[in-house]
Amino acid sequence: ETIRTEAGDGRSLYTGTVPLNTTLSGGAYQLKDPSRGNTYTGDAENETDLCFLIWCFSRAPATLFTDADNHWGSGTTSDRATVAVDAQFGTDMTWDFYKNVFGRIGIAGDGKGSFNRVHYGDGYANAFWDDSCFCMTYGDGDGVQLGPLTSLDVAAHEMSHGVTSSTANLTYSGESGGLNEATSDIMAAAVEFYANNGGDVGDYLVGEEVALPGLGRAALRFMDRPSRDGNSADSWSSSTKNLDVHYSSGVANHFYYLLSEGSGAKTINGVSYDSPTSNGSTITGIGRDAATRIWYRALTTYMTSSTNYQGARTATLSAAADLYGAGSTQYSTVAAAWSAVNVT
Ligand code: ASN
Ligand code: ZN
Repeated sequence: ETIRTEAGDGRSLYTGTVPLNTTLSGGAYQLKDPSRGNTYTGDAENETDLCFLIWCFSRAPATLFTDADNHWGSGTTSDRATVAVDAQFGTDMTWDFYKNVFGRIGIAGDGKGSFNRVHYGDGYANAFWDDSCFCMTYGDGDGVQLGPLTSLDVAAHEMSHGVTSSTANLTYSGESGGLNEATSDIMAAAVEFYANNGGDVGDYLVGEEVALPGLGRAALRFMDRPSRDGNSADSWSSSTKNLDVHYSSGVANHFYYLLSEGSGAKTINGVSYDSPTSNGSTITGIGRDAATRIWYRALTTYMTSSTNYQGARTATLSAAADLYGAGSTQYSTVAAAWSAVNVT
């Protein structure tokens, strides 16, 4: 039987109506995309132990979403398919970004699609990538601080953990853990700008769509000045390694913002930023595209599981030299942006 890719669409929770490629099987459409490695989205049915639902050789899949007319979701949480639309679209954009920008096909670079399970647990306020199932899991949030975790930047953040696992494999603790987390935030911002979609255009905020008033701030993390979240580091110190990895990531997130956009105040897509430097320098950014290419090359060519902040400086300088030359503005700005976050 030949599997055809069917063109459908979905009403998402966070990003308007989006195109979706699906599969027609036995008269029903499946939320499964043959054009992107058969990546699919299923319903975890509010369970956390999913094994019993079907079988349990390793980790049971969720129940694949199906639809009669290939128009998915309502755009509100009143139906279970809406957040599945967000999750599937997030996977689509992340797939397209890595493929079209870096020539990387799939999270592991082998053409294999991952899958998503949504509605995991009850009030679960997180999302995570799991290498062992090659899958993404999304909670619906607690409804007070966080809504469903299915925004595009969260999707791209989590799937980029899979990219890191299959490349530098940065150990998830200490400074390497901060670099692992920052890689996910950096790629999440890059995917959001790449998708440039409807109401969710690109920004240097992480999780602004999922943040509810009860969180008390506009986003989970802020790359222009990471300390805006009350916990993250703006620049490196000898105690950076002792921070939670979601806070030690601030040093590299800040580096990436400075490298892309430069220091000082700036408004991009209607969002205002004000990025300081720790050494009083003024940085002129080299643009997001070059900054992202430098980070990706450093991640996939020079970083290893034990790379620390000093090593990240060296790795990104090597990457900038490869891509733009050791005498380039890009190279000297990498050096200046690291110095501006006290990685000297
Ligand atoms: N959402 C968290 C993160 O990706 C969960 C985790 O895997 N640590 O950082
Ligand atoms: Zn993460």
